[in-house]
Parts: sequence; C-alpha cells; structure tokens
Amino acid sequence: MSIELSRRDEFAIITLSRPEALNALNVRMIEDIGAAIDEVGASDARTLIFTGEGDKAFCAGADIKELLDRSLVDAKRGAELGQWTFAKLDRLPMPSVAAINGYAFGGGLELALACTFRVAGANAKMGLPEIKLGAIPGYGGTQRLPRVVGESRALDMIMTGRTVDAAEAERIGLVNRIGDGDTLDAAIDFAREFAGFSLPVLGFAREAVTRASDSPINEGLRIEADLNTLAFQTEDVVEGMNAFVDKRKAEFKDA
Ligand code: DAK
Repeated sequence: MSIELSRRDEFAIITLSRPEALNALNVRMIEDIGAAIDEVGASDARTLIFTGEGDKAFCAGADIKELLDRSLVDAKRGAELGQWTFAKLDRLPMPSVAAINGYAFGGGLELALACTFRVAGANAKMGLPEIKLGAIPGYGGTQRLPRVVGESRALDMIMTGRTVDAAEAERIGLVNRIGDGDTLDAAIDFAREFAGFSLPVLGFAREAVTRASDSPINEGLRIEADLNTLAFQTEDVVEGMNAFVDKRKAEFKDA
C-alpha cells in the first residue's frame, strides 16, 4: 500500500507512504486515498489528518514520471480522479487537517488545500510549480487557492510557480498554524481545539462558510440563517446553553 490508514485516539490519520519519491501521488495512491477517505467517513473518527512519511516531504505533487506519455483520455481521467477524490473531503462528516511536514508541491498542496485546515512544520515549503513544467494545476489548485489566500496572491503563486515558506504561508492565511516540533503532533494539538465540539454543528459551520463563499451575500446570509436554525434544533445546543447557565463544561453528544 502506498498509503497507511491509522488511528491515534479519536483522530484518523492517512499517511502518504512513498518516501523514495517524496510521497509523490500516482494513480494507485489517489485511488487508495479515495477508499481510505470513504472508510474514515463511515467511522467514529472526529478528525481526519493527512501526513507524509519521513521528515522531508508531505507530498512533492503528482508523480511527474507517471504523467509523461499519457493519452488525452488518460490525462482527463486522471484529472477527474484527483478532483473527485479530493472533493470527497468537502462531504466528509468530520473536518480534515493537512500536517505539512516538509515539501507540499503541486498535487500535494492541492490535497492540503482540499482539507478544512493546514498546519505547517517550520521546515515546510509550499507551491504550485506546474507552470515550470509547462502546465497548470489540475487537482483543484486554481479554484481552492484563491478562495484561501485571495485572487491576487493565488495568481502570484500559480503564475510564478514560486515557493512559499511556513512563515509566509501563515502570514497570507495559507496555513492555520505553524507547529513547533513534530508536525503531526502539532496537527493533532490543533484538532483537539475543536474535536470536543458537536460534530454536526461543526459541519453546519463549515458548510455555511464554504457554500456562502460561492454565493452572493444575500444567498450566503440565507444559508447561514437556515443552518443556524438547524443548529438550534439539535440536542447539543440545548446542552451547550444549559452548561453555560450551570457553569459547567458542555458534554456534546453529536445529536
Ligand atoms: N514526481 C515523481 N518523482 C518525484 C517527484 C514528483 N513530483 N518529486 C520528487 N521525486 C523523486 C525524484 O525524482 C527523486 O527520485 P530518484 O531520482 O531518487 O529516483 C526523489 O523523489 C527525491 O527527489 P530529489 O532528488 O529531487 O530531492 P531534492 O531534495 O533534491 O528536491 C524537490 C526536492 C521537492 C524540490 C524536487 O524533488 C522537486 O522539485 N520535485 C518536483 C516538485 C514538483 O514540480 N511538483 C509538482 C508536480 S506537478 C493533472 C492534474 C494534476 C496534476 C497534473 C496533471 N491532470 C489534469 C492531467 C498535478 C501536477 C503536479 O503536481
């Protein structure tokens, strides 16, 4: 297997596991990632975390050697496979975090961008260098990067293909945290900040923000009002408010 699915406490971890190629993504690996995402989605994990084996790379992108000599039909199938696989993360019942330990280039950064959050190690280096190969990003990078960092910065990164370090990535909002020490540990620490909250309500928050970013403000406000109303129908909101009044910690039941 080119990936490993494991568990630490309530966190599911998918480890990209081709360190000899800096965890570059081949078709087999993307298929395995899709199957693993489905397995996590059906489990009781509260967050899915991606990491890369070794301390050098999260993922150096699509496997360039495999991309050579593909027919037009195979290239189109490959792009669709990558896009559909990464889009599964949008519909996952739990949030996802990319623990970016080292290089995250091309398809590797696109996988990280498809996650809800990104935590970088101090040594992280990120970029969409496809332009240097005579190509453009094909696994969602042209769509997700501008939504995360804004159009101007996305065009800068995509059209120069330049590398962004952890400090710049945090400054422009490309990553949510920079971890001291082990990046996977840092991602788990970050996930603990929200893992105790109601999972369906976290989902409403995620849906409100991501769906609204694709909508005019009036529709976005409507989406927010509807999802807010749904949140107020949960048992967890009753528990959360009673816990506040009782001056105790809320115990959410995902109900
Ligand atoms: N693919 C295949 N092998 C890779 C690789 C990659 N992306 N990146 C690294 N490797 C391999 C190297 O070939 C080398 O293997 P050996 O020569 O030892 O057999 C090994 O990993 C170690 O790499 P280096 O020797 O280069 O290590 P360095 O520390 O010197 O440099 C580096 C690390 C990350 C700076 C360098 O390896 C590098 O620049 N790698 C390529 C980064 C890159 O350009 N990534 C973007 C890939 S393009 C599509 C949809 C999406 C995509 C494409 C098509 N469809 C629409 C059809 C996505 C495209 C991409 O992601």
